[in-house]
Amino acid sequence: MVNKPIYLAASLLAILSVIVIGASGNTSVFAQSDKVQASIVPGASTLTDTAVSPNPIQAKVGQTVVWTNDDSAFHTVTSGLIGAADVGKLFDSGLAGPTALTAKGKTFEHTFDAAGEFDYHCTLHPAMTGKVIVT
Ligand SMILES: [Cu+2]
Repeated sequence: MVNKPIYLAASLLAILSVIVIGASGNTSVFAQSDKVQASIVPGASTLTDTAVSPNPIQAKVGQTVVWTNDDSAFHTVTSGLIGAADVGKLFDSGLAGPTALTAKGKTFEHTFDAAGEFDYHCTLHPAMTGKVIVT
C-alpha cells in the first residue's frame, strides 16, 4: 500500500523521460534535414563545367542536394563520368518518370550518405559535367 505512490511516480518519470528523449531526437533529425541547392543554369546545353551552379557542390554527409532545372531544355543529373562502369549507379534523374528533369522548374534530389567526391554529367549533353564534394 505504501509503495503504490512510489510506483506511480516512477511510472510518470519513465513516461516523461521517453517524451524528453523523443523531443531531443526530433531536434537532431531537423538539424540533418537541410538541403543544398544547385541550379542547372539557362543555356546549360552549350556549357561544360559551368552548366550547374555551384560547381563543385559542397555538402555534408547526410545532406540532400537538390538540382533545379532552370533551363528550358531537358537535362539529366547522372552519377559518374561518361564511359565509367558505374554510370548512373549512385543517382540518376533519368529520361522518364517523376524525377526526370524534362522542363524548367523540375527538381531532382539525392541524399549523400558517405563522404567523397562524386562526378556527374548530363546524358543528353555529355559535355555538361559537375562534381559533388561530400565531407
Ligand atoms: Cu543536359
